[in-house]
Amino acid sequence: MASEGIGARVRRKEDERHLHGRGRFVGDIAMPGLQEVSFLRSPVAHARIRGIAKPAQGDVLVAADFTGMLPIVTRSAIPGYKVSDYPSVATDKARFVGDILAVAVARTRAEAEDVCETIVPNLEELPPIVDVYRGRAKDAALLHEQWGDNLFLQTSFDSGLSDEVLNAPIKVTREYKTARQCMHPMEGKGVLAYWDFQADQLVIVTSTQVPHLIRTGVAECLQIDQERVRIVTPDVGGGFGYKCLLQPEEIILGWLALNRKAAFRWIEDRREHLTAGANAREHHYKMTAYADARGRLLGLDAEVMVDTGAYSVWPFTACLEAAQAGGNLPGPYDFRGYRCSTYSVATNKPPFAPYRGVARPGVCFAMELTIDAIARAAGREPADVRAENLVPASAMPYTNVTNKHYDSGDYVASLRTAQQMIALDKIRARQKTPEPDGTLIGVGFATYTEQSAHGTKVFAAWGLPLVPGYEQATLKLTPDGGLEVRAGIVTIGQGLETTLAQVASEILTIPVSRIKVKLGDTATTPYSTGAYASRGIVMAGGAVSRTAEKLAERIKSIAAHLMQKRPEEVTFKDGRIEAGGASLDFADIGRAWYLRPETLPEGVDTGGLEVTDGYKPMVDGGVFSYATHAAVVAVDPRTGIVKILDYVVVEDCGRVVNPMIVEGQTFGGVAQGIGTALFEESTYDEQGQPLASTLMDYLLPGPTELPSIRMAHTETPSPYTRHGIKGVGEGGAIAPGATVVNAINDALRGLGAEVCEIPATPRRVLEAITAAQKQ
Ligand code: MCN
Ligand code: SMO
Repeated sequence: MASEGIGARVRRKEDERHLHGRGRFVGDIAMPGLQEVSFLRSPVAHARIRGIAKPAQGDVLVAADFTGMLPIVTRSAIPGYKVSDYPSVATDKARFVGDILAVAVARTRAEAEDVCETIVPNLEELPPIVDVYRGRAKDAALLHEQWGDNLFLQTSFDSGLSDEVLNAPIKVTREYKTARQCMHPMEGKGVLAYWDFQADQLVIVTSTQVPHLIRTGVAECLQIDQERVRIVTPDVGGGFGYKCLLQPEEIILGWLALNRKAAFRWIEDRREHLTAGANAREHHYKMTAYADARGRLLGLDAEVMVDTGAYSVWPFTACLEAAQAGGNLPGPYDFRGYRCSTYSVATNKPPFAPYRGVARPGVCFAMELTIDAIARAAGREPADVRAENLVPASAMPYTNVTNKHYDSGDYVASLRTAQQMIALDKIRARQKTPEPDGTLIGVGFATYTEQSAHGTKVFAAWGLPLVPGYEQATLKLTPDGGLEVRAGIVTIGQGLETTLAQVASEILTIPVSRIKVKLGDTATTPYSTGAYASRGIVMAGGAVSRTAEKLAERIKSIAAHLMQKRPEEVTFKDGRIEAGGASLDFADIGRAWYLRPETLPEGVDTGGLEVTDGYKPMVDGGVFSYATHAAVVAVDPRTGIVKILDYVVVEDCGRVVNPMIVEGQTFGGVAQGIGTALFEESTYDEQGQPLASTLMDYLLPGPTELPSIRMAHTETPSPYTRHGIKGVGEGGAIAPGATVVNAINDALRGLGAEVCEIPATPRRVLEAITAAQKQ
């Protein structure tokens, strides 16, 4: 038994330095001779580059200067997928406002920015594509001329919809839209690259979720051997998907350090993030759902369009979002008739990237609003209709219509618990009397599954060979009885520095304070694909657990000798090693092995006290966490302003490693999701100019916009992972859009109004009310 093992509310190891302002981010690193980089970015959305005039003074590089630098080419094995060459510095064309046209280097960022202002680009403007409908039109201007259209990929899925389904008594047709968003990690992107003469290596210190992948990508684009590239992640101030990509800035800075053998840094500023950084979330749906008279879902016919921006991101491509959307749209529901076409449409906007929840916030919004619309058509309580459609616990494990294998869980119980916590009956009673302040009260629910820890075959099915589903870890018992854990995965704020130590402590009982966790440096950690897809604790935690068991065997064989016992008699308890009444310290083992090897006889395991091993779960399809969110809102029908009065989450991520961290993950995710629901929107004008270029226009929720969130955990261990753990990092962000808007539409029910687009801004709420009044 370990008091700090799995399930313990251990305080986060990393918080000590962060709370004292002693974290070390890319921007904190001092280095002699370090030069700062600034980029001249395209001021227009679509243009042919006629030439770029360098100023008489200043250190400026244009595309032609970057000899040997290949464009980012993101391949996919999916038939019909079109490759976009993404030059880090634009060559013939600029394809979005923010595309890099030239690079300025100076002693300070301010000087570099001044130099940028003196560069004169000669651009011939082309008609921009700024919306997906225009992008798909026959006569549309083309972003990538050789394609013949603007589609990265089109896919379809058809299980067949029988006549019986098509003639069902309830037929609900809707169009939904979710806004384009930026991801806003607290620390923006940052890259520092230098040449290490001693190691004869290009070192790139970068704020990334995926260091080992970045090494592969940089080496490919710079055409050098991977062992000559080292990627280091210092503290990473949030990633949320934004930092799981190979970014042009990483390649450019790498090129500078490689070719000039000096040190260069670029720190993204907020405006750059808002206008030039990768975007997310923009989905357009057309859906028709068929149900029986009681609201039992029989079939779904859907079209999903994703505005994927100008280029495919590496390695996930522009098409991951639509693939996930098509596969996940049926959500936690039990039905068999499903038809879905997806379109990944190229537009003159920044590239589209995965963002916390990847496609699922969009599909959850579309599906959960549809379930409520069905309930209204059936004249029934949405919570009941939802419960009757969810996959029942008795059907677990359950393979759904898109072949997703739901491993375990009780979705109905999760909904019913949320219903009790939010006091549905009381809200329904309250709704019978008008509110004194003239607001309308509504309650909404959303239930979802969170596929986590996807395996190799899932990524392969999405055409992504570079993204295998396993992780590795190295564990080393130090001579004084402490433990080092090294893994290539990254801690980005989600707490792996603590929870990986807890997993090791679960096996070895060494206290977390004696476990040093070192992550994400390609020079010192085994290969990893990184932290994304809520895979960290299942995969890297699994690797730490397996490796800890191997190390335990070695420790036991040495301990057995020292205690004159058999290895089978040796156990660990509270940081000590015991056998038949005798007891040793882990330091005794460290000393014996490293410092007094002459005391150990032949036959004691000579493999040493440093072990590397890997892990992948027993299934490739991922394991499914799930949750129900519920909210109560007050909508002011005069102003359209929505206030969230209450918010509850009932969450199940299998065995919980650290409940405090899981709660923090969920709270943070819900906060981001409420931004999606009510506030955040990257808007563009017809010319493709970003209109939300400061945080005055792009509204992030702050403490005053957020409700206090009440939360309950249930724990259904996965049968397929070590310790029964499932992932949770993205979950909180998936459901708030659906939950809040279902609550808004519940409030507006008496007016016959419905909001089908997020963010549900006051303007959209008022438009919905006006539209209903006109009918
Ligand atoms: N955890 C746990 N018990 C479980 C499941 C998870 O204690 N049963 C803990 C883990 O130990 C870990 C955290 O919860 O500390 C998240 O774990 P996991 O779900 O495995 O997610 P990853 O480690 O793979 O992290 C990535 C995930 C993703 S994909 C996004 S996006 C996201 C997220 O995590 N970005 C984040 N959470 C974030 N949190 C912060 N603060 N910053 C980000 O950028
Ligand atoms: S969007 Mo998370 O990095 O999968």
